[in-house]
Amino acid sequence: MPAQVVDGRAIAAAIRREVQAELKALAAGHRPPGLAVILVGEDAASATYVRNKAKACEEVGIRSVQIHRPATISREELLTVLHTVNKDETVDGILVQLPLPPHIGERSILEAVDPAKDVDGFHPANLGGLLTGHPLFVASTPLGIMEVLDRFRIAIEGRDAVVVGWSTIVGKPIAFLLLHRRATVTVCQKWTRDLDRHTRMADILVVAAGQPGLVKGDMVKEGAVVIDVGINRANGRLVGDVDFASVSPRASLITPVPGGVGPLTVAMLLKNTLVAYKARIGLARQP
Ligand code: L34
Repeated sequence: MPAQVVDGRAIAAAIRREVQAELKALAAGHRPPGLAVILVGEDAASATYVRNKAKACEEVGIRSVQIHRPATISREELLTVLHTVNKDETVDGILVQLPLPPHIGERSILEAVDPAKDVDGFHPANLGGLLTGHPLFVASTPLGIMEVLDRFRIAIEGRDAVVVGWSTIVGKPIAFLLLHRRATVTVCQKWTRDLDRHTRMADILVVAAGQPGLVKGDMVKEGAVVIDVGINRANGRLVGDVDFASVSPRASLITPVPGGVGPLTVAMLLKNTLVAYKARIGLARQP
């Protein structure tokens, strides 16, 4: 039987409605939530993603502050921007869109974000929390993946999960989230020998390698749940890391590209911003 195809846009719309409803209920007597979105340079893909985030914020009632700086900005100047938003009482969440120009040094910038406003979950304090099982914030792409698994009631405990790609944005965090849900997790990367030997074991296969069409049908177990996190631009078209045509007849559930994990990344950012906001206005545990 061909796979059920996840409609990421529809799930994202449902999450937006949930966030919007919760914000409406909170609104009386409170300032609106604020999200600072910092974009450096003119990368076209980053501009698209940031625009999608701003639009989603506006739709649900989050005030988004767009801070756009040229690619020539120095590390010190960018750190000054961060100190300003860290101190700003009307800003609940901060995100620095990646990638940054190489001369800036991503790590120094991500470490300068106040962990309590780190809605991307990239600060070492939040990444460390992921290891112990108690992060304030988890990155929105892995959160979006868990949302798919849960909304489709995919059993995780005791199952074999294979993650292809070990980035700090997706691979590593999703591996830990799955571990905490008691999956047996294998993380593969560029140096893995015989990738297919591992992927064929997967009940749940998450592919975040940034390589178009890396996973083909014969690498996937019959009935597997396949999550495609790749977003590659090939000949003006968006394609994932999974070869949809050959994999979807074997999978039980599959996320498409576009319209799968991407829109969920944006929606989960709103959820994280709501969490940060509630903590700051005193409606939840202080971070
Ligand atoms: N700091 N940097 C930071 N946080 C993030 O969470 C991201 N990411 C990744 C890149 N850099 C980041 C994103 O926002 C990837 N990403 C992202 C966000 C949205 C979409 C894709 C990636 C998205 O909306 N994708 C649409 C298609 C958009 C298009 O037409 O290009 C989709 O349907 O997949």
